[in-house]
Amino acid sequence: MPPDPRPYIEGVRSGDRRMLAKTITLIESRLLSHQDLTQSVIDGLLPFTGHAIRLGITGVPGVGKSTFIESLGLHLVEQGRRVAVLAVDPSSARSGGSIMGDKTRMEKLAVHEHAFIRPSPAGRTLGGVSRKTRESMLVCEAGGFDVIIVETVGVGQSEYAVASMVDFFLVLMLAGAGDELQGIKRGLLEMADAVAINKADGDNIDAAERAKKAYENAMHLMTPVHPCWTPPILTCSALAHKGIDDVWQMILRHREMLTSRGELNLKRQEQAISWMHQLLEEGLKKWFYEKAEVRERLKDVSRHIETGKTHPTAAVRQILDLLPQSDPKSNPKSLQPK
Ligand SMILES: Nc1nc2c(ncn2[C@@H]2O[C@H](COP(=O)(O)OP(=O)(O)OP(=O)(O)O)[C@@H](O)[C@H]2O)c(=O)[nH]1
Ligand SMILES: [Mg+2]
Repeated sequence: MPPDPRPYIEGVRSGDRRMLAKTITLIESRLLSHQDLTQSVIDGLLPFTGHAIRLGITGVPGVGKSTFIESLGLHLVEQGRRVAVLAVDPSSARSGGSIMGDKTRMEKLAVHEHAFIRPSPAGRTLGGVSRKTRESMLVCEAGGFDVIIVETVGVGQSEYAVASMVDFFLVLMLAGAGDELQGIKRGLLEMADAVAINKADGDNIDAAERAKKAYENAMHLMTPVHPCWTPPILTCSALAHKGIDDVWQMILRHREMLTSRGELNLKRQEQAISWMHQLLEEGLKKWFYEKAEVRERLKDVSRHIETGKTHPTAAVRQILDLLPQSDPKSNPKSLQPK
């Protein structure tokens, strides 16, 4: 008898937090034996997903992401919303500390009955972490949370993964001393739907205003992600709860703009399709490289390349010749690099 997905599905749907946590733990499990059950649970929950505002937040370590999420989260639960926070942290080295840190930084939100905070454990691959976060997001939506916030630290690739699973991607920045745009990843700004310069408080207010102007100028030089939306630059103080509602109102404006043009669904469809391609690629790679004959031949041709007996193009042909040919008309040569 395969394990029964219904207790999970019904538990999540009824708002049982213990079952919500248990379902996410199931999703995070690496055990092969859990995969079918996980799939059935997600299939069962899928009809109840899609209604939430999906918000991604990134920024360098220490910019104030957790403090900002605590402040925004409390603001939202006070308005009667239900807020789930998921953290993506692909680097095992800092995860332990950051999870502990988040518990203390979001301590008011963490105990609120309408909030749910779930730090992801470090994963082995970014793909793995990102699959778990996507699926956990769906579980939270099915559990009735209407704002899902995904936090990730902006130092690697994880911010690209998060940007591709949310409706709105917010980049937190700090007013730096001197040249504002030095050392900022241009790619990160290009993904942003808005930039909020945090810690605009105390002695830092003027610097934050200067940074805002610098970012505004920089943004005007970039091709916007959306023709109708130039990413706004705001200032805020997560610690002093200043400017938090402005950020939220802007997120709602962006949403209105997308929905009125029918683009929110389109954006999500495109995200789903590109996610499918990513999974397919991962699956194909895994399947291919695990084949004994592929490993064998890879070893051989690598040696031949080292000794100058063959060159990479010919080597690839020899390896791809190992692909099974279910369709006699298909020609594996068409897969080969031109
Ligand atoms: N002055 C001031 N300090 C802030 C503000 N927001 C956060 N901080 C402080 O900055 C430090 C880092 O804040 P966090 O919220 O932990 O930053 P984070 O981006 O989540 O950090 P990581 O999780 O390590 O990447 C803490 O000491 C906060 O109290 C703010 O708006 N103003
Ligand atoms: Mg944090």
